[in-house]
Amino acid sequence: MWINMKNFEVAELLRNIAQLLEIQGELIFKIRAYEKAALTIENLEEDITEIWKQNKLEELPGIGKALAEKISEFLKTGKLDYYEKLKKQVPVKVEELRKIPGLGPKTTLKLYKRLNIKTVNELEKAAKEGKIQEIEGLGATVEHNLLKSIEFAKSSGKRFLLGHALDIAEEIKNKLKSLSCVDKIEIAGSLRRRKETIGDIDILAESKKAEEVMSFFTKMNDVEEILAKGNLKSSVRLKEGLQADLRIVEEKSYGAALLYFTGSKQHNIALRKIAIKRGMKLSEYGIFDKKSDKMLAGKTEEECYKKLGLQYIEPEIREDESSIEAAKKGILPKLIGYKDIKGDLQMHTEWSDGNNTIEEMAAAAKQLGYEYICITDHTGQLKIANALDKEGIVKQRKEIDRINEKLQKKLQNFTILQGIEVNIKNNGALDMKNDVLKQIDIVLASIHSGFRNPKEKITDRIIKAMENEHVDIIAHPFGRLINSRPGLEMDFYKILEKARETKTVLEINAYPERLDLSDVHVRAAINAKVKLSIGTDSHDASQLRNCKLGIAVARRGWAEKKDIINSYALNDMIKLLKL
Ligand code: DGT
Ligand code: CA
Ligand code: CA
Ligand code: ZN
Repeated sequence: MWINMKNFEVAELLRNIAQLLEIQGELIFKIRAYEKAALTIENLEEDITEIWKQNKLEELPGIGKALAEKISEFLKTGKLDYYEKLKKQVPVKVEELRKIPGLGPKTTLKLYKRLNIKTVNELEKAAKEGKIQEIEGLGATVEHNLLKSIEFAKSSGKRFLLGHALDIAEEIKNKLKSLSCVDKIEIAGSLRRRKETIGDIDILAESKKAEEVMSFFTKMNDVEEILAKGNLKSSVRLKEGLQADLRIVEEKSYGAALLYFTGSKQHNIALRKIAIKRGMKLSEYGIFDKKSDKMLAGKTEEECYKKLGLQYIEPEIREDESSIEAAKKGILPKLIGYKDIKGDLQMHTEWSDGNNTIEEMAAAAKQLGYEYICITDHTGQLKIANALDKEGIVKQRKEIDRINEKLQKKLQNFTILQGIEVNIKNNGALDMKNDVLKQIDIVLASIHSGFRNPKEKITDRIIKAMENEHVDIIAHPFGRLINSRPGLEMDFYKILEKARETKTVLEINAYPERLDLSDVHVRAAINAKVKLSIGTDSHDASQLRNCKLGIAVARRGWAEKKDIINSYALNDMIKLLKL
C-alpha cells in the first residue's frame, strides 16, 4: 500500500488547525469541519495536488470556498498564513504532541489546562513524576501508555518502510544495471539486511567508468536534489523523500566494500576486532597483513569471511554478535530461502474487504509458483471489513469447491483452502461459533479491538483463543503498525509456552506496515519450538508478492525451512496444524 505524502501532509495540517481551534475554545462545528475535511483528503485515491491543479478542490465533500483557499495557499507556497498565526496565539505545540499515539485532542486539552503541558518534553516529565495519573479521568494506565507512546514516537522518526524502500531501490538498481559501464551492482546497507525500517538507500557498484555512472545516477528522473556529487561517491534526495548513496569501487575491493557498506556497524566492528587478533587489518578496501600491508582478500565477501576464519554470514543476520559467534563454531543455521514458500496462508477477497475474486487470487498465486493458498476472509462482527456470516461461509465453501474441481479437471497441481480470520473479542471469546469453525480448513484468530487492554488481559485473550481446538494460527499477534501504532503489550513467553502446548502456529504477517511477528519475536518463537506461518494479508492480488518481506523477517529471526509451515507441501503442512 502506497501512502500519498501530499494528501497526508494536508490532512495533518487540517487536523493541527482543528486541535488549535479546540484549545482556543472555538465553536464545535468549526472544529469538526476541519476534521471532516482532513478525513476526506486522507482517504482520497487521487493526489490532492492534481485536484487542486484542475481547480476541483471545492467539489470534494466537506470542502467549501474558505477551506479550498487555505489548501491552495498551502499547496502553492508550502505554508499557510492562517495556521502560522494560530500557532502564535496558542502556546501548545500540537504538531509534536499529535505524533504521540493514543493522545487525542480531549486529553491534550485537559493536560494543558490542568498541568500547563505544551510540549512532548513537558508531557514526558509530568508522566515520569506521576502527575498525570492524579488527574481525574486519566489514571495510572493512561500515564503508563503515554510513556510508552512517547518512547515509540521518539524512535520512529523519519524512517521508511522496508517494502517501500526496497521497491524504490530495486528500480534504481535495475536502471544502473542496464548500463554497459556498470560491471557489478548491489543494494547494501540496512536494505540488504532487510531491516524493517530504512534510513537511507546504499548502493554499491563496480565500474571502470565511474564518471559516466555518476552522471547517470544524479540525472535520473527520480532525483529531487543532488546532495553531493563525486567520482566515487554521490548522494541524492529522491522525490519520495529518501536519500540514496551510490559508491563505486574497484574489482579487487568489491567484496570488502560490500561487506563494509552492508553493515551493521556492530557487525563491522566485531569483524575488525577478529582481523586484528589474527594479525590483519580489515577495511572497506580489503583485508591486509598488518606488518607487510599485503592484500590478503577483498574481491568477494566469501573470501573475506574465510580469511577471518568464519562461515559466510547471510546479510539478514549481520546485526548483533551472535551470528559471528555461531560462524566461528561453524553452527550457523541454513536460513529459509526466498523461493521456499509453497503457499500463502492469509489473503482477503471480494467476499469480505478484498479487491479480487477467489479465482483471481488463485491465478496470481499460481504465477508466483505456489501449490496452494488459503483464503481467509473476515468473519463475525467486524463491521468495517464487510465480514462474512455463517451463511456466507457455507456459500463461499461451495464456490471454493467448484474452483478446486475445475482446477483438478485441468490437472493443475493447485489447491485452494478455506480459511477465515476470526476476531478475538475483548473477553477472549471468538466471534464465530465452534460448529462453524469446525468446517473450516484453517482458522486464523486475531485481535482487532481493545488494543489498550492491560498486559495481563491481552495475554489472557490470546491464550484463550489458542485453547480453542479449532484455532490454528494467531494472525498478526502484536497488531502493530510500523511507525504509527505500537504493538500490544503481552507476556510473550507465556504465549509461546501455550502455543507450543496447544500446537498453535504464530503468523509472520508480511503486509508492509505490519511485519508482525517481528524478527526478535520470530527468534524467540523458534527457540521455544513454536511453528510459524507466513501470510501476506493481501487485499489485492498485486500484494501477494509481499511474501518476500515475510521471508526476510523469518530470516532475520534465524528461521530455517522446517520452522515455517507453509514451506512444506500441502499434506505435510496440514499435518502440522491442530486436528
Ligand atoms: P540505515 O540507513 O539507518 O537504515 O542503516 P544502515 O545500516 O544502512 O547505515 P548507513 O546507511 O549509515 O551506513 C551503511 C553501512 O555503512 C552501515 O550498515 C555500516 C557502514 N558504516 C557506516 N558508518 C560506519 C561506521 O562509523 N563504522 C563502521 N564500522 N561502519 C559504518
Ligand atoms: Ca542506509
Ligand atoms: Ca547511507
Ligand atoms: Zn487482521
